[in-house]
Amino acid sequence: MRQIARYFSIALLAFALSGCASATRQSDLAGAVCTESRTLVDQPGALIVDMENNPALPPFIASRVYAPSDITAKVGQVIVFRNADPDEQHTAELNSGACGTDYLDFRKRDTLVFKVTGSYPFYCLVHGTTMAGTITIVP
Ligand SMILES: [Cu+2]
Repeated sequence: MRQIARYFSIALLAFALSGCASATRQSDLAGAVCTESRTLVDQPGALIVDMENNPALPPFIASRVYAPSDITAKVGQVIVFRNADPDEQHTAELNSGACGTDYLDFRKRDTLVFKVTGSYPFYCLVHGTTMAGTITIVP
């Protein structure tokens, strides 16, 4: 019986890990905290966040920014991430890994929607912690 329990937990772990490698960056398979969807990019009332090369900073990796980087949205409100940088791909990935956008080329968009209030630090998978921000979800 104990052997069956061990086998089951290994299978469960393998299933959880396989979620991290999904093509859409959606690692929260149940969507309990947040979900990623390209189909919501034109949703009325959406919040727009640009991913851009800040012209005020020297043209190296640290100049890639989210505008704004401190984002406040409501539960269920669509947050649209839009790549406004002609030079680089960008993503917005929760530090927790619960959800994240696809890798976005110039002018491409993707969305995140949250179901749970809280403070969610995020970063760009291409540029690491030099390109980061915080999403605050309110009721
Ligand atoms: Cu980036």
